[in-house]
Amino acid sequence: MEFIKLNKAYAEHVALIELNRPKELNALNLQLMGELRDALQELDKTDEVRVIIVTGNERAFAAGADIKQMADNNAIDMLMIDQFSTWDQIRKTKKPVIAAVSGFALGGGCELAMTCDMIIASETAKFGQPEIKIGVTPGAGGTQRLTKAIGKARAMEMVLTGKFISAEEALSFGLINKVVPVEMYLQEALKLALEIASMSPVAVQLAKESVNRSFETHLDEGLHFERKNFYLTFASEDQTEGMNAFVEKRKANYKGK
Ligand code: DAK
Repeated sequence: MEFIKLNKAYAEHVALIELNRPKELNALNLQLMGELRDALQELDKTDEVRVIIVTGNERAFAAGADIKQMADNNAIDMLMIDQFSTWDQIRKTKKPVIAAVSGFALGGGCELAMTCDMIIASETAKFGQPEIKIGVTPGAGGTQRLTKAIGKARAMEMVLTGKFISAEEALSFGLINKVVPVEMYLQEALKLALEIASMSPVAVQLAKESVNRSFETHLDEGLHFERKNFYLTFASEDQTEGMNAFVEKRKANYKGK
């Protein structure tokens, strides 16, 4: 892996993926996205890993897709490269993914953070969809996920002007989970990851799937889907363990079975 660093055992049951093109502010070229997809797919299959953190560095989470790589493409080049299949595979990661964001999260970088399940940001984080300034529109979910997260008026302003919002604004708009001082953002993401990793991996996976379904369906269908997953948790040993532990006033020891 050239453009990401993967640590499968960053902490107990927690893996860390670092985007690693610092000179280019982690611009998301095709190779980086392919490596990210491969790492997430591998972690999804690694039993020991229950939660994944994706991060950049203090200056940039990612400043967008690699403009230099895309600049000379025409529409057919873009179609044949089919980046969407890579992004779709990333979106389908079953385990929870937390984005730990500092500095720039722009264009594809903001879309990547929004593709993750939760976002912990440093005070220096800046979120934006500046594609309009280079003559294109967001292409990896920005118009959809941003609008669902922060509402039409704010999303429209960001997408049509390309202006950035601060971490504090992103928090107040409901885009992210928490803002902390820059020296703590990774630590804070780890704290959240460890809390989730202590739950039943079976229930966590099903719950993630059910929450995501709310973006894709109407309420009736979403509720139906949620019910099926709820019943399914009763087929797990973790459900018995979790409920027995509560009754016996002890900490549950989940096995992911
Ligand atoms: N691509 C390529 N290189 C980039 C880059 C990017 N997005 N962002 C920064 N860099 C490079 C700069 O060119 C510079 O390289 P050198 O000139 O040193 O060789 C280096 O990183 C440092 O950047 P700056 O010198 O510009 O640093 P500043 O602090 O002055 O400015 C900045 C930081 C983030 C404000 C500025 O770099 C900037 O405006 N960057 C571009 C931001 C942007 O427009 N992002 C949106 C890109 S379009 C799709 C999926 C996703 C997408 C599309 C399709 N499919 C699935 C089909 C996404 C599209 C986008 O993200």
